[in-house]
Amino acid sequence: MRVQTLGQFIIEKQNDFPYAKGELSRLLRDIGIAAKIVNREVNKAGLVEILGETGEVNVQGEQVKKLDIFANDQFIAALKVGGEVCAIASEENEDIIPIDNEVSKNAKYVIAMDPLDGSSNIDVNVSVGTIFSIYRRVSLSGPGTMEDFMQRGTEQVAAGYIIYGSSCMLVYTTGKGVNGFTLDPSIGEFCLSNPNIKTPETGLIYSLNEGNHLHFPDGVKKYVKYCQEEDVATNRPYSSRYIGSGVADIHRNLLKGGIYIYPTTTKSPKGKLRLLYECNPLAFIIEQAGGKATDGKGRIMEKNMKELHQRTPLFIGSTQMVEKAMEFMLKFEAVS
Ligand code: P6P
Repeated sequence: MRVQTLGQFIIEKQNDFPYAKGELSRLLRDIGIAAKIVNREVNKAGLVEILGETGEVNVQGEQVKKLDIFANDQFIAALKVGGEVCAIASEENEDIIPIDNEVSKNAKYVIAMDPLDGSSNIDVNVSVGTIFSIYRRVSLSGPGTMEDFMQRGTEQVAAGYIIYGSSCMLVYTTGKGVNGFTLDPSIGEFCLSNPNIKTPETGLIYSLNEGNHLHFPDGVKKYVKYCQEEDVATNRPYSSRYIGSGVADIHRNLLKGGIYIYPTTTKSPKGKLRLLYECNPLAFIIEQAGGKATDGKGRIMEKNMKELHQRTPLFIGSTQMVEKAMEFMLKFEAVS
């Protein structure tokens, strides 16, 4: 099979967008470059003094890992010099990062990212990931503003993730399907490995942190019980798989079929995952692959953005599994 690099693929697909002048192509390439640099450090994490915690706590109240900061810095630096975005929002930064340099003065896009999702796993050699979401700016000129990030997920022009695991993969969509690229370290290029990814209508895997069971909504408790029942006709019981890195769990389910749920819990009464730079981009990808992403009631990508780091419950994966979970949520909805 002809090896097609990310760069070649982006240029080829650019023709899908008649008015594209290459800005989005360059932006996706900038992301690919930063991903290679982060992957190199993630792979070395066990060898050099980049493990462990910085002693700081981020805006989410989570221990900041040195690799979180490294990944954040790499993506911000690549995006600033790339000149294609007028502002960045990051899980690691409380406020947006407006970009006001010469190369970015005509930038058409803004980007939101979780630079290193699941980083609590980095010290134990478990896959982690970067998630990104790209919007066309709505502010008129100059550095981007908060309003550029208050758009619904349906307005995304592109979204993707990089998974730093047994291999480094970049998976993204621009609204015309989902394609996966695997980094070939021997040539330092992301090469097309999973063209036109479609997620199975249903699956045999459910992913959620069952340690929170006591505090789940009744609908989630009932759905988990449904997954665990013996029923040959529907291939139950399903298997429980939960890595603790959403990107890794959701990537596995994307390829094999399955459902990932992070519902409300007492510790996270609005859910834990963030709408802007985790749920919306993952929802865009899963929908483009034929799956579904909701907050248990409504479509993730139609939720209104109210604040930069707002959280939401997330039910994402194979359509039939998400719809079944939603049936239980509706049936056992707490009488408020
Ligand atoms: P818990 C990582 O912090 C993350 O945002 C997701 O990637 C992951 O699935 C989830 O949180 C893990 O959270 O509460 O189960 O440890």
